[in-house]
Amino acid sequence: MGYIDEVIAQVIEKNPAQPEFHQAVKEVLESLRVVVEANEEVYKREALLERMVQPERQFVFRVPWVDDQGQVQVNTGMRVQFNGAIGPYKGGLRFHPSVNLGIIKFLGFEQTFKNSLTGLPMGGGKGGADFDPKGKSDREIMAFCQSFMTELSKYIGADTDVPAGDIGVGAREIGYLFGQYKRIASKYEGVLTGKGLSYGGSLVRTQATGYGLLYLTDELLKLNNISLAGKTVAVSGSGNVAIYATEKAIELGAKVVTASDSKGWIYDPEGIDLEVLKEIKEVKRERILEYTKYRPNAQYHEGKGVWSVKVDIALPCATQNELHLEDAKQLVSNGCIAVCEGANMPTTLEATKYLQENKVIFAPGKAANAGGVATSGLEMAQNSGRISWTAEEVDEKLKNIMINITHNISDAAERYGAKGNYVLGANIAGFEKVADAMLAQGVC
Ligand code: NDP
Ligand code: 2IT
Repeated sequence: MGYIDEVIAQVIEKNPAQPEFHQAVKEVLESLRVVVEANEEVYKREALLERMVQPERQFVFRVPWVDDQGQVQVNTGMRVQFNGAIGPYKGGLRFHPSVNLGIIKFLGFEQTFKNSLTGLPMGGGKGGADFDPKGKSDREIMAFCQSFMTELSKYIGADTDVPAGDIGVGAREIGYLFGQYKRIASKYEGVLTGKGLSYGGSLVRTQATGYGLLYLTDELLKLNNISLAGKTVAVSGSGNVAIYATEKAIELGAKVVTASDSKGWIYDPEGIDLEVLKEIKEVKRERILEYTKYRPNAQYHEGKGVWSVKVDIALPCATQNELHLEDAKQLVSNGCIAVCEGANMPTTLEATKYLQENKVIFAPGKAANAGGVATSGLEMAQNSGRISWTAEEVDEKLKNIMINITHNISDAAERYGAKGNYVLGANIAGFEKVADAMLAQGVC
């Protein structure tokens, strides 16, 4: 058994019942074969891969809170500080009933390479809780966030570990979390990103993941001599990433025809009405079903189905493993030319392989959705400097970062004889900097 296979086997053995973590490790390590084989002696002696697949530390804690009926509820909170070789741990918090340690570890592992790709000094971390924000009152959300932060505050800090949002954690939650941190730590510091503009947030952070996804998609298409303008696009999800991906796709001249949530999906052949989508999801926090009330020509379907629509480009922006082999086959038979991941690991390993074999341009999440954390890095820089940049300045920096990532992943793929394999390119480009820093810092 080669070194990589040994490490994968160990990860599976030592982390039972964490399939998403196994999947993320396999995806990364298998595409690093060329690099690892060229440096096998050093990497093995230094146990580089064994260290890379093990979080530096992880915290799991009780989160008790009182609901509106006076009933005490208990959730499980966690924070995984995965890799701090190139900067303070950085990564989002996810509040969703499906959260468990395996999910947070997969996200923290991915985050390490994603953050490296941004070119900014940020290590990898992730956290969250199995709390379901759906249907909760504002007071309940605040009570939960305050209890969660009471524990989390012991482990984080502006130069230590800087959380942000992810599924179920947006501006409202970040506000409550920040307020509680400030009370406990007696410090006004940039300990979270995605903050409101009145208390240290950065312009464009809300839009950044979706916008960044489109900047990368546009540049990747250009590298392949294809224009984004005039293309039809399927977007899944209707949260932060999906909404601003839709906004930028429209701005760049494409037509987005789908949106979804965990209950169902809509097809609007005339193109998604962005204002309606924002009203339903950002203001009223309703189900996507409501869309047809505003747009009677749109169709609503229960369950999954976004990938059955005939489109040129697919942008999965909801959650992990939402695009399966059958979906990939459907997209290919409908003539889809590109799949770029707004979500983290939305495409299964089998589906990714099928898309690549069928010459679909495929951009993995760690590159394609890096605009969110990159702009978090810009928020940290503004907080440290006690300054704020204009929207144009932040957007310009974000765009440059995404264009650089596009070229870096493309060049890395080419360098290793795998032109057009952006999975391999992203993993290698992300890995190289982290590996170099870890080796330089000795055994730690
Ligand atoms: P939001 O909570 O704003 O939106 C999530 C969307 O995905 C909602 O439409 C939600 O539907 C849907 N969804 C979530 N879980 C499931 C599920 N299990 N099955 C079906 N649909 C689901 O989250 P974000 O938009 O912030 O995050 C979306 C993805 O992007 C995640 O993978 C996240 O990790 C990734 N990401 C986010 C970044 C950010 O800056 N926010 C940065 C980089 C990546 P419903 O409301 O019905 O649950
Ligand atoms: O997955 C991600 O990159 C995020 N949820 C954003 C993390 C961040 O720190 O901005």
